[in-house]
Parts: sequence; C-alpha cells; structure tokens
Amino acid sequence: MESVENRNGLRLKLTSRSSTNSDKAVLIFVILALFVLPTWVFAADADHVIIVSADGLRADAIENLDVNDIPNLKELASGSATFNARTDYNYTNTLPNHASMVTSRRVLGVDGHNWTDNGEPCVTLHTNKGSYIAGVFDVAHDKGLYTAMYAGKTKFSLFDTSYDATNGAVDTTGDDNGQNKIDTYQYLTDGALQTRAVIDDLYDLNSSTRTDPDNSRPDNRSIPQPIRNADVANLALDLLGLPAIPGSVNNFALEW
Ligand SMILES: [Ca+2]
Ligand SMILES: [Ca+2]
Repeated sequence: MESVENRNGLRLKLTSRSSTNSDKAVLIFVILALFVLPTWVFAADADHVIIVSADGLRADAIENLDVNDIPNLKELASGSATFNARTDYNYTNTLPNHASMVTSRRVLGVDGHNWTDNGEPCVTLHTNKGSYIAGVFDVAHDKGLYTAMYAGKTKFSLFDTSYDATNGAVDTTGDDNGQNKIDTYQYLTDGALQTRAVIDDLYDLNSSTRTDPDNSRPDNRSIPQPIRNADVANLALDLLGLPAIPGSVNNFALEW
C-alpha cells in the first residue's frame, strides 16, 4: 500500500452548447496511459460529459513546463481548475483510484469499493466486494445515455468486465437499456485532447463545500473535504442532470 498522498489533482470546467435532447447525451471516460493524476472536463447543462484521467501526472510536473511543450494541457489548465485536489486518502495508485473515480467511493471501509489490487484483474468489482458496486455507467446507461471508456492500460478491463452484459446490474430504471453499462470499451495506446476552457479556480467555485488543503493531507473525517478524484463520477452525473450513484459516498449530495 502506498501511504503518501500526492499533491495532485486538476479539474477543468468547460462551457458547451446546451441541449434538451437527452437522446444525444453521452458519457465518455478516457484514461491515458502515461500519467495517477486525474483531469476531467465538464459542462453545465451538458449533453456530453468527458472525464479525462492522466494517470501518474503530478500537478507540479506540468505547472512549471513551458506552454510550448504541453499546449493542450496548458489550455485546459487555464480553465476552471485546481492543481491541489486529492487522491484517495489511503491509496494513490492507479486501479484503486480509478475504481473510486468510476464509483464515487473511497477505497477502504464499509462504504468503500474495496478494490486494492493494482495488477491485471481476475475478478469483477462486485465479486471482490461481495456485493454489487454501482458506478457512473449504471446511472447514465440506465437513463438511456450512450457511454464509453477509452483506456490506455489493459487493467482497465476491470470496468469493461464488471459492467458487461453478464455482470452489469439489471436495469430497473424506465426502459430496459440492458446490463451492458459501457456501450463502447476500447483499449488505446495513444490519444490526444484539445479543447478550450473558461477561467476559474475550482476551490473558488466550490468554497462552501471544499477547502484547498495547501500542503496538508486531510483524512476522510476532515470537514470540509478537499476536492478528491472520487468526486468526479457523481459530478459528471450531476452535469448530465442525473442522480448520484446509489451507495456512493463522494459528492453524493451533488454539492459541487
Ligand atoms: Ca433504463
Ligand atoms: Ca460493454
């Protein structure tokens, strides 16, 4: 177990055209290969939400680089962002944290998803936990949205398998959209992201519910909490006008 929490985290808020046509609503989760730091992109009144995680990318590693070296990341960082979000309190490595980002749960505890392994998965999230772990794909897909995950590491098959036609939960929300919660899953070896952002600090935007921890490492009982990567799944659902993930913990109140 890694016990040192990185000073990392970058969140980005983009504007986009709004739409009331829910048939076009889309949730896409993109995981790039090289980087533990999550980055994500979202929009108010969104009909598309894209969550981007750059695994292992420390915030302070990109803050000091020249814009000409990383123009797309610099443009993202010029938007609504923070370089001081937090991972899970107990784990900083890849798969436990991405399980948190998909389920809005901590790693450990009764309410945690309890996925602590960082190797190639041999069982599903639900088998490991001993009960079904709903995720962002359940809520979005059950509401009839198109969902996709593009992953840069093979071990993210954990999510493809956990939410496939066999292991995904029966859809009891409205029309039956099936148990296959991730419509498109693809393993990628390379990727690119380019977009345009607006300017805000996420701690300024969410000052009533989140506090910048500076260089401290707040535990799960600290009030208020820092922005954590596990907030993102429920954040994405909120932006799509959907409810929080059943059984989730982080940002369950859709408070930011
Ligand atoms: Ca449904
Ligand atoms: Ca699938």
